[in-house]
Formats: sequence, structure tokens, C-alpha cells
Amino acid sequence: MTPKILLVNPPIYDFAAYDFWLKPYGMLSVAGYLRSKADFKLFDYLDRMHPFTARERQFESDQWGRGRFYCEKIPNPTCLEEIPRYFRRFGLPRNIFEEFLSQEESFDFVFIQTTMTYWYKGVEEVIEDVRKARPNTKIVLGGNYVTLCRSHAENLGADFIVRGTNIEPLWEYVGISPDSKQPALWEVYDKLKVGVLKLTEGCPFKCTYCSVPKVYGKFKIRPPERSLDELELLCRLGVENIAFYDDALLFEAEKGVIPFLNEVVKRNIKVSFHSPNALNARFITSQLAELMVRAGFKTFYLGFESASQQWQKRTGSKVFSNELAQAVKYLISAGAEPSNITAYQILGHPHIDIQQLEASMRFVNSLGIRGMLADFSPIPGTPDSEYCRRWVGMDEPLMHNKTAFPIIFLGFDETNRLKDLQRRLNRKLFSNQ
Ligand code: B12
Ligand code: SF4
Repeated sequence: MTPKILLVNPPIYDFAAYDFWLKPYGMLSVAGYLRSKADFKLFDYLDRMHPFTARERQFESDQWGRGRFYCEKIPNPTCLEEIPRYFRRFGLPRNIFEEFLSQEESFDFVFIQTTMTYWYKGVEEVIEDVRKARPNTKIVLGGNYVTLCRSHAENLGADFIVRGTNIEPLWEYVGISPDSKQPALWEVYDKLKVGVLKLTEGCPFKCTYCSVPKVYGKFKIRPPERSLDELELLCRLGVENIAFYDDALLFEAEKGVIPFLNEVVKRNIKVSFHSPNALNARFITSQLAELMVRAGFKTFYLGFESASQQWQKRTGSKVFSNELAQAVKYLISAGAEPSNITAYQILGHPHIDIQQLEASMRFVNSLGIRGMLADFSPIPGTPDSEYCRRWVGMDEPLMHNKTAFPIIFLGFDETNRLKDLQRRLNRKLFSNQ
């Protein structure tokens, strides 16, 4: 008998959440390997195309496919009581899932996507509801939270946990052999406008605040044919915007992103590409910038973090100010809109004393592009999170929350002052937006 598998992307419990091209890509990739070997259903709490939110203007997408989630205010968890912000549950209401389960026949397995470590409360909620309605269904977890918080995740009540990138044990558990050539199972959505692609695995850098070097092995390029098949599938399904989830999309560009984008141009594929997970400015040459614009890149997020050489050298030397300036010049000459180029800078990093954050913000502004403060989340297993133990207990994943850490470390007023300064700098450049 063909096994029945339910895929669930849980709701988010957090101070803030926005649909910045969020899709449960790890889970959809795993399901893709089992295409036509199992019957799949999807319940994505974060799907704004669901009839519950689809007709409401406030949840409509912007021109690039991003938008607000439905949310409900809930009390702050005890350990975050001191944070003067409203805690919320983002995503479809709980009773919609309960109704869904009551109308469906039983499932053999439920796969649940886990994402940020500090979002585990949503996973807990789904496990509770599945257990209540379907006590015999086997619950499988995979993704970032279970990889980074091993022992914490073991106490959540799942039957099987897939950690890291080795998914071999899962095939044995579900009793199905995978087809590794298959793209992610995007057709499981009734209606889809945003998709995700990943051309590479891992990253060659070792930034002290990031978990990627430890979780992924050596940097690798994924089989290009599979990425192109996935792109074609997304286009057939009517997707208009595609976000890359790569950690180092532009590394070894001549073997990865360049042949891919050349093929996009050759096949005359018309979609808009985005890089929310940040590009490394060091690898943007004038030719690559030109190809990216020609192939359909619309927004460019660049990981900058700080203009301080001392800070960059201490945390991994991923990029320096002159490299950012050069990349911006190339992108603008290639035709990218300056207002669609954004440089991220970490807010609340524990070495802020040498980060020169305000000077960095002004430097980004002087390049004529947007700045965006990315709140620092201490990530378990990284050198910087060990240092953060003097401010927060790392064993409770809620304390990795990105809104909370800068407030605990810098204070509410200073955090607000810096965010306000960032807003004013951006407004000065793009006052009409
Ligand atoms: C894409 C991405 C984002 C996207 C959103 C993704 C999403 N859906 O929510 C954006 C750009 C918005 C984002 C934002 C942030 N992110 Co982010 N992000 C990522 C990234 C690159 C991929 C996450 C992902 O979708 N993985 C799934 C797929 C793509 O991974 P995969 O390896 O192919 O999956 C395989 C296995 O893991 C397994 N698997 C994965 N999922 C599942 C599920 C099941 C059921 C099974 C069986 C198996 C399985 O099977 C797959 C087989 O190939 C990770 C780094 C990384 N490489 O994982 C960081 C990461 C998750 N982000 C991180 C951080 C720090 C952030 C920010 C806090 C940055 C900031 N300061 O602004 C924000 C937080 C946003 C918020 N609202 O709180 C941290 C984690 C932080 C934490 N405490 O958990 C990570 C790990 C990067 C890092 N620096 O170490 N992020
Ligand atoms: S360059 Fe980016 S992905 Fe790579 S280690 Fe540094 S922060 Fe992580």
C-alpha cells in the first residue's frame, strides 16, 4: 500500500514575523525525493494563499510576493516577560488544522518542518494536535531547530528526528527508497506564487556567529540539471517570484550560478529572483552583476554586518567595505534599482564595541542603498553564542530570539534609537517610498 504522508509547516510564535519569501523548503525537498512513492497532503500555516487569508487586503502580497501573516496576540513566555514587545502567534488559526484533521482519513506519517530554534512552540502545538486527533500516526521532525538543539528537540514528543543533512535514516524509517534526482514537491500547494531554489550546499567561510560551517560539510554545487528541472516545475505552477536559500550562492560562480543564469536567459524564463539570505559582495564582478540583472534578479540583499575591519577580521573576514562599495557600483551600472539593493548589518552583536555600527550605517547610506539592521540571534554551537552565555541561557531556545537579544544586551532605548536612525537614513535616500 502507498504510504500517506502529511506535511506540516507550523505556525510561528514570536514578537514579529513577516512573509519574506518563507517556504518549508527542507521538508518539500525531502518529500520531492519520495514523489509518486507516497500520497502527500500539505498543511502550511504560513500559506497566505489559503482561503482564510487569500481574500483579505491586509494579507496581500507586495510586488515581489512578500506580505503579512494573520496573527493573534498571546502572553509573553515567562522567560521573555521582561521584553517590552507583544508576543504573537503567526499563521492560520488552530481550529482550521483541527477541522482539516477531522476531515482527512488517517496518515501513516506526519513530517513537520522546524526552522528557527526559538520557534519551537509552533512545532509543539502541531505535535499536540496531531497526537490528539491521530494517536497512531508517526511524527517526524527535521530542519534547523532539531539540528541545533538536539536534546531539547528530543523532549518534544516526536517519533523520529532527522538531524543535519544526512537523511538516509529517514528512508529506512518510512520504508521507501528515494529518487535523489527529483526536485522539491512544489505541486503539493493548491496555488503557488512564490518558490525557492538552492543551487549550492554550505559555505566556505567560518563566521563566528553562524552555524552553517558546522552543520554543512565542504561547500558543494548541487547537480545543475536538478535545479533547472525545479525551476521549470516552479514556472509551470505559475510562480512569479523565486528566493534563493543558498548560504554562498555566488561562490565558485563559474560552476554554479553563472551556468544556471545563462540557461535561464537562453530558455527565456521570465521570473523575478531574490536573495533574502544575503549575497557576498566580494564575488560580484561587473559581468556577474550584468548577468544577474539580465536573468531577472530584482532585489539584492548583501551581507555586510560592519564597516569595521577589526570586527570583520575577528568574526571571519567575509567581506570588507571596499568590496561592498565595488559590488554596489557594479549592480547599479548593470541596471539594478538602488532602492532594491540592501546591506544587512547585525544589531546587538556581542562585539558591538568594535563594530562601529553607526559609522557602518552611515557608510552604507553613503553608497546610496538601503541599510537593514538584522537583529542578532545567538546560535547554539557557534563561538559567539558561547560568549553570549553571560547574558542569556542558551539551553532555552526561546532565549535565542532575535528581537529579545539586542534588547537584553543593549537595552530597549538604545535598540530603538539605532532602529530609528536606520529608518531616518533610508528615508533620506528614498523619501517617496
Ligand atoms: C533561508 C533562511 C532564512 C530565510 C527564511 C527561511 C524560513 N523558511 O523561515 C530568511 C532570509 C527570511 C531568514 C531570516 C533569518 N534567519 Co535564516 N536561514 C535560512 C537558511 C539559509 C535556510 C533555512 C532553511 O529553510 N533550511 C531548509 C533547507 C533549505 O535546508 P537543507 O539543508 O536543504 O535541508 C536538508 C536537511 O536539513 C533536511 N531537512 C530540512 N528540513 C526538514 C524537514 C523535515 C520534516 C525533514 C524530514 C528533513 C528536513 O532535509 C533537507 C534535505 O536536503 C538557514 C541556514 C541553512 N543553511 O540552513 C538560515 C538560519 C536558519 N537563519 C538563521 C538566522 C540567524 C536568521 C535571522 C535571525 C537573521 C537575522 N538576524 O535577521 C532571521 C530570522 C527571521 C525571523 N523572522 O526570525 C540561523 C538560525 C537562527 C536560529 N536561532 O535558529 C540559520 C541557521 C543561519 C545561521 N546564521 O546559522 N533565514
Ligand atoms: S559567509 Fe554567511 S553563511 Fe558563510 S559562514 Fe559567514 S555568515 Fe555563515
